[in-house]
Amino acid sequence: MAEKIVILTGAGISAESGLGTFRDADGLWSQVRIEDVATPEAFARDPARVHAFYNMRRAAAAAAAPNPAHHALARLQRDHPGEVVIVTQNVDDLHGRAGAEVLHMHGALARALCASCGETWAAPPEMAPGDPCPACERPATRPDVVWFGEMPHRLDDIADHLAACSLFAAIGTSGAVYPAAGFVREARAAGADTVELNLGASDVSPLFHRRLTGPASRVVPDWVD
Ligand code: BV8
Repeated sequence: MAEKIVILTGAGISAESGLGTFRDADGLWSQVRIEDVATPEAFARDPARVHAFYNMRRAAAAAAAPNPAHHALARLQRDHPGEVVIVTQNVDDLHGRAGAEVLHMHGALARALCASCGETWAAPPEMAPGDPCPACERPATRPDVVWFGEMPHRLDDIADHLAACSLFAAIGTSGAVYPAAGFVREARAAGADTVELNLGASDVSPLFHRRLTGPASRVVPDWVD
């Protein structure tokens, strides 16, 4: 039977590319509060502050480079055409820049969204409140990311992949955010083998059959090769 491998990645896979994680000791959520920068209410209250947060992260992502973990997943996908689905919670573009096809369930820093007409386009390096939408020209542009309380992208497709997978791997994610943190349960219900690759333990580690512990730039290439 052709393998179907579903891989979920989180901020930990980009940590060694120099991008901050969220919940590690020096993580982003220790510097700013989710309620101030990553909810629709925060954007309505202070769009300039939210844009500044994402402008900073967009610049950091542009200055970062994929690390051996990103390249190993792209290699795995290339060597097993049609059998490897990569779903990322990350909004950086490092998987894509490593050559992987990836499903951005929480959106992408590199994209802008019009909250009025739904148009999306390549985001400029700096976004500001009132930037006009290139399609409807209304001043309703925002980062094309999924904030807390908003529906993640492609959940039906992801559910279909999980229901058909024989192997599920979670890489560099704390298992703190749903619905992504629940994917391991869906994979197990489908009878899949499950493996967690992480620097340490996550909130959902007990749900995995196997765990490979260490930095992604080492354990992911070892696992792939
Ligand atoms: C929603 C985009 C309605 C923006 C993000 C149950 C069901 C459904 C929803 C909920 C639920 N319970 C609670 C909720 C609400 C909420 C939620 O989960 N809250 C949490 C805080 C309790 N969820 C939502 O609001 C979601 N939407 O619910 O819609 C709905 C209802 C039902 C069903 C479906 C939908 C929307 C969530 C998306 C929010 N947007 N990001 C942005 O990036 O600014 S989430 C944010 O957290 C990032 O995307 C991030 O990726 C994600 C998860 O964090 P991680 O990636 O895991 O990063 P973290 O820092 O936490 O962990 C890093 C890990 O890496 C650690 O384990 C560490 O050990 C490891 N690591 C570090 N270094 C390395 C390493 N590993 C390897 N190598 C290293 N070198």
